[in-house]
Amino acid sequence: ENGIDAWLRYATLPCDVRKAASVPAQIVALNGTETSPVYTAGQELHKGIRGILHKDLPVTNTPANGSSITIGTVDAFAKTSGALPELDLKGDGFWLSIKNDSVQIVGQNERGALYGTFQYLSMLAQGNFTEVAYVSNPSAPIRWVNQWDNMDDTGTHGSIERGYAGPSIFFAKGLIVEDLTRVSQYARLMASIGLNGIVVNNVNANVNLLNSTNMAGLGRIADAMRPWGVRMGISLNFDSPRTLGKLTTADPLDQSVIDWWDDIATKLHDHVPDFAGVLVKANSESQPGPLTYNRTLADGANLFARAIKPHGDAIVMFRAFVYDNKINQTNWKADRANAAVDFFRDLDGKFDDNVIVQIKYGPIDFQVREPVSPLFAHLEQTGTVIELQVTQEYLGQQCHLVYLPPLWKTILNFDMKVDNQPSLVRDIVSGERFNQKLAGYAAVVNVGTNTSWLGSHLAMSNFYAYGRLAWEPTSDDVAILEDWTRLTFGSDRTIIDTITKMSMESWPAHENYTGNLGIQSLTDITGPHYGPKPQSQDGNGWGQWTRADAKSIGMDRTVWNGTGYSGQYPSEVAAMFEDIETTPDDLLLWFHHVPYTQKLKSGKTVIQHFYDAHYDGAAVAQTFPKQWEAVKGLIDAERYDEVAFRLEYQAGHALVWRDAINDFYFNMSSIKDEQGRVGNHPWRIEAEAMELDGYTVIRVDPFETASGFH
Ligand code: BDP
Repeated sequence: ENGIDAWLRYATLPCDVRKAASVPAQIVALNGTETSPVYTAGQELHKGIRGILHKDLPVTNTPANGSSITIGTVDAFAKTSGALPELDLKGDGFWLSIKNDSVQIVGQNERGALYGTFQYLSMLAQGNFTEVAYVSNPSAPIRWVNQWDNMDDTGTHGSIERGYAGPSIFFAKGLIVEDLTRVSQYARLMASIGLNGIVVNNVNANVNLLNSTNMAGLGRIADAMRPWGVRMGISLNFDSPRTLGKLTTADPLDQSVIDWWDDIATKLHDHVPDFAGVLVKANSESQPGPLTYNRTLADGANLFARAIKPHGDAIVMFRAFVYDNKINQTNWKADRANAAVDFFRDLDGKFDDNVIVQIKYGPIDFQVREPVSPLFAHLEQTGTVIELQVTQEYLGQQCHLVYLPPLWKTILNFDMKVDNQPSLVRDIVSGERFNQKLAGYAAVVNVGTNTSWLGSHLAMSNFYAYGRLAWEPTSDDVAILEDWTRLTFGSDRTIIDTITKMSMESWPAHENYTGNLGIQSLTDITGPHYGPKPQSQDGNGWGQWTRADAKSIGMDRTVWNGTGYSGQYPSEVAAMFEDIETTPDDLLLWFHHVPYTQKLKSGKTVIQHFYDAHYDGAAVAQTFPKQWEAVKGLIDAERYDEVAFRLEYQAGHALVWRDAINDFYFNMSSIKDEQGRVGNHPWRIEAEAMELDGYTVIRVDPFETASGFH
């Protein structure tokens, strides 16, 4: 198996289970139009039941008496199939009723009916034939994917920024690919976990996406995804009126610029009548934006909002990831983490009602641990979307197993206590806390042409879980994982236990060996964000800044003595982070600058904790290849071998991380490891001591990763 069907394999159930199973005799999809999600649902159900149960059920579009699975919207049911119970359905929600030989799948809209169908199929595929009757509604209306695909005109397919599974399935040589099979397969995966929108190109957007050939191509992408209920949007480059339109300005208040965008919006709508919206990264990391013209970010967002407004319900997702990467950090008070609130706090209430602010979960950038972005507490009159990453940019890039839902749930369950009222992040992004109509989730997924979608079979649990959590953020992360495992690899208990144990150990282990106590992923900050390079964190505008020296480490973000960041939280939370005593250890170095000898709540010093945690985390990674051996022979050889290869690599790379970071801080602090391990590797064969024909000794950068430093 090569992973192409992910969790939608519809593997045949064992013979005895199949024999005991009962399903109705036919499928009735109450819409015969091929592009409709209800039609798709009927076809998918037919395919699934054929795979799972070896039954070839007829599919019709006309209501029938007798044993059947009927799929349709509330309206279609009302017209054709008689009375339903009173259903409290919200947008995209569904009712699933399985009773004797009758199954009813009723969507609030067509998309909802498709989601209910996938839910039913997921039960069947897991051998679950219980009778149920319930309503399921999504937590939030916006549940999107972002792809950071580029339109480069070299190579066969476009590259993907921070993508680790091969090049783009959407773009080739600056155009939209001809064969969109993978695109509709991707939409199928999205629909199966309740995701309803996608932005297909990089936030660092290429203006050529808006030329006439590509506009038509966008229409084709939207057509390929529509039967799965997935709506398409795009990222825009703020400077397009100048670079593509040859205007002299991109000033959002200039009439020629307004006209230019109005025209683009009209054309987009012509090609994509159900266009979902635009995503905008402006005035960040050298991208153009309204600030260049002395206009506010709200002026910039509203420019697009007004252009798309006449054409339906499309939205503007304006990213809060606005910061100056040239910020001068020799200024002790400078703090990249302050940027989002500084820029957006006073703009609340100034955005048009079809603008949403998309906020990364933490104030820096997808680190292994960050406090929640305080901006979630400041936008009471503006819809917000939380931005997560399924692609593991800073977290091992799919070469390391890191199951992310525990990280995401830490963020979503955090209570901001706005106005001293309960204010869980998940209730803010559902729209509930501040009564917002538009709110929700976006995740940078970055699938590529690799048949495994993400380059690693195990990494797909993150994609699956993302959809499940966006639908219902209180879902249990282990239960989600078990569903995914059964669907992806089968129901054998050993498989489930093995994958669950490794996955649940993986985030804490990764944090331990890459950067703990809130110091974050000590990776090469100006490069690929992959291997260890702690010294790159300071001395440039991109860094998250450790401010480490011979005696002390950590970023003082207090109000009384530091950058003032902790004061960006509502008062109760601010007070907790302001005080070193009440700051949780796992964020200590995020908020405070302390001596290496500072005692933690565990009684250990900071530096000894560092040493121990790096050893502990790497030791856990060492167990993964061995744990995985338990499933040998229980799953197909192809996926077994591919996963084994990556886990073995991770085990090795965790050692590189451990020694690079520990040696770096030992070298800097000169404080010895109580257990005498750090800087002392008697068992190691030093590379420079080896002799091999045809090889020469080279300088290793960063130097800590070289052996024999001490
Ligand atoms: C960072 C990535 C960079 C993105 C940027 C963004 O390193 O490639 O362009 O975020 O989100 O995480 O805009």
